[in-house]
Parts: sequence; C-alpha cells; structure tokens
Amino acid sequence: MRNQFIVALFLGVVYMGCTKPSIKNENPSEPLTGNRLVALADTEKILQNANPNVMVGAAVNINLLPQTGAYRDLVIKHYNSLTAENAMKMTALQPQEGTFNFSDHTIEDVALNYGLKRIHGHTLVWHNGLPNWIKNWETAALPPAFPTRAAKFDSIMSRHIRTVIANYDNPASIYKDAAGKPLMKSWDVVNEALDDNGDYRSTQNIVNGVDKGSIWYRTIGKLYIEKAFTYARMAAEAQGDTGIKLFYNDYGHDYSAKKLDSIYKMVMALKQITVNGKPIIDGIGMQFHININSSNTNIKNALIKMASTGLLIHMSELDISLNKPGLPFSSTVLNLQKQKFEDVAMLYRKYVVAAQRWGITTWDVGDNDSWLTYSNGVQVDGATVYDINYVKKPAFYFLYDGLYLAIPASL
Ligand code: 9MR
Repeated sequence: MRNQFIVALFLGVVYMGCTKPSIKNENPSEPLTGNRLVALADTEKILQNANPNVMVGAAVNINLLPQTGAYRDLVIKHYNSLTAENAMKMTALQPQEGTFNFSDHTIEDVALNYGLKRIHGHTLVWHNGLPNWIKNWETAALPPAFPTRAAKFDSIMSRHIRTVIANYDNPASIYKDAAGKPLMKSWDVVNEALDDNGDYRSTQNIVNGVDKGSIWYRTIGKLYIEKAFTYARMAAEAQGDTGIKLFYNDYGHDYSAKKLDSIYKMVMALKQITVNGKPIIDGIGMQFHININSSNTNIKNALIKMASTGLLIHMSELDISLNKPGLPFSSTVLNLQKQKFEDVAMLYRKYVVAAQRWGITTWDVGDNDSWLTYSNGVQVDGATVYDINYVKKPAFYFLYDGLYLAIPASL
C-alpha cells in the first residue's frame, strides 16, 4: 500500500513536471480545457471547435474561395466567421457614384452552405480602399445642391452606409443563420481614423499611391466618425436589425500608447451617443498586425484598457510577421512566431471576459494569400498559420493550443 502511494506520488510529480508550469485560470468565465499531455489527434484540432467561448474567423479572398482545394477546405473546416479581405470595401461596393455592386455572393454562399455562424462586414468608412470618383470630389466644382464640400461628402457617406447596411440586412435576403437572422452580424463602421501619434488622420500624404491622410476628415471634419456610426445604427434600425454590432477598427494598440489612449477616449465618447436609446458603437476591432517581437506586456495592457470600455473586443486582423528576414526562415523566428500565436490567444482569453469577446479573426488564411508574403513575386514573410502550400505550420498548433489550453499565470 505504502509502495503504491510512493509510486503514485512519483508519477504525479513526473506528470506535473511535464505540464506547463502553472495551470491557473485567471478568468472565471473561462473553463479549464486541457493541457498538452492530453493529445488530440491532428484531425480533431479544428480551430472553430477549440474553445466554445472564442469564435474564430478568417479574412477571405473572393477570387480564391470559389476554387476547390486546400484554401477553400481550410476555410470551411476551421472558421465560423468570415471577413471579406477586400470585397466589401467602398471601391468594390460602389465603383461608380450611386452604382452599387452587390452581385458577388461568394462569401455569403460559403457561409450559408457550410453553416458558418456569421460574416463580419469590413469596412464602411476608410481613408483607403476608395474609388477614384470620390477622390475627385475633393476638388471638383460642387453641384448647386451642395452648399459646402462637407455637405457633399456627408451625403456620399450616408448614402454608402445606408445602402450597404440595407443590402446585407434585407429581410428578404436568403443569407440568414439558423435562427433566421442575417448572417451579416457586424460591421467595421470606421476603420483606421487615427495615426500612430493618436491624432486624427487628416492631411494628404501619398505613399505608394495611397493617401495616408483621410479625405473624410479633410472634408467633413472629425464629426465624420460619429456621423458614420449614427448613420449605420439608423440604417440597421430601419431594417429592423436590432442585433447588429458596430465596431471601430484600428491597429497599433500594442506599440503606441498615445494611439491606444486616443482610441479609448474616442470610443468612450461614441458610447455616449445613442439612436433609439442604443449606443451607436458596440465594439472595438483590435487588428493585431503584430510581429514576433511584439511585447506581451503591451498586448496585455492594451487588451485590459480596451476591455475596460465595456465594449465587445474583436481581435480582427491577426497575423504575426516574421519581420521579413527572407527565406529560408530560421527555426528561431518560426518558434517565436508559434509562441506568439499561442500567447495572443491566451492573452485575449485571459483579459477579455467571454461576454465581451467577438472572437479572433486572422488576416488572410495562409502565407500564400497573405498581404505580407510576397514582394515582387519573392516570398519575404510568412505571417499566418499555414505555409504557402496550405500545410499547417507549428503556428497552427500553437494557435489551437492558445485557444484550448489552460492559461499560465505568467501571462
Ligand atoms: O489585405 C488587404 C490588401 O489586399 C489590400 O490591398 C489593402 C488595401 O485595400 O487592404 C488590406 O487589408 C487591410 C485592411 O483592409 C485594413 N487593415 C489593414 C489590412 C492590411 O493592410
């Protein structure tokens, strides 16, 4: 009996020594789900099933999605939320003034036919992704109906928001979830309004053909942001959609304390504004275009500060750059990357209570379709969890574990 006890104690110590150092659950809403010793078969590691309290999404490319093959298979299998990488930007949806193009249903069809839980709309008002006709209005002579340029741009913005929301919120649409609600559950209403100093993007500054300033700010002024959210809420309410979630989406929360503070102040002010008694903003998109050296402490502080707003938090565009070291990627950078994928998923679970989580969306699916991968046809980065042949990288398993395993106290 005594010997059995000693053997059991010994095995227990060995077992403890093999697990991660601390299996402490800091977030009461987060059940402990496992540890690395409980090996799941590879085929059972499905991202969307890893944690019932974290939706997992991907940004998808409508040119790749219709093709059969690994890209499409991975999207259908691992994700329960889809964001259009480019297909719902203004340039795609309103290529000519007043002519809206809603003919592409690739994302909606995949979501509907394969039972995905939702589509996240990206994005209604941005300084980038704009059709040329709108840029021309910054200097063109105004039609008599518009006393000021602000009035013209306000009218462009409100029509765009109203028409796009109404399209995806159309009660007659076939694109509904199992409960009969629209599959389009949320929108990035305003995207990237602030610069890295925490100031409003404004002055025209063209870098590689893209204006880093904001045409919306220059023409309407800073009120464009609350106007955009107000128009979006009004449009959804007019369609009878009381459940849609409206987000302010941006990046840099982890590396710019000034920007983090400006975002905090801005969303807190937006929260005070209501339509039909409802705040015009529901959530914050934290993009998380980070890299292997991004600071966990900064990420943690950013999550705590954003979560303290009480708004929903969407990790909306996650990718982890290898910092462009060039091929071949060393095992050192790939190891840092996989650990960072696990860390960010755990930090999200630890510092954002389940009720405030809108989920984690990766930006793009694999390295092959990632916006960061190629420069002049040469691979310079690999920021996602699948390689250029859509084979799972170590980062895939660490992301899975980050969603699934108990969270160490050290994070
Ligand atoms: O990945 C997108 C790329 O294909 C587009 O050319 C670019 C401009 O529309 O936008 C990229 O996606 C951005 C997203 O819409 C907003 N946050 C930053 C993303 C990466 O640049």
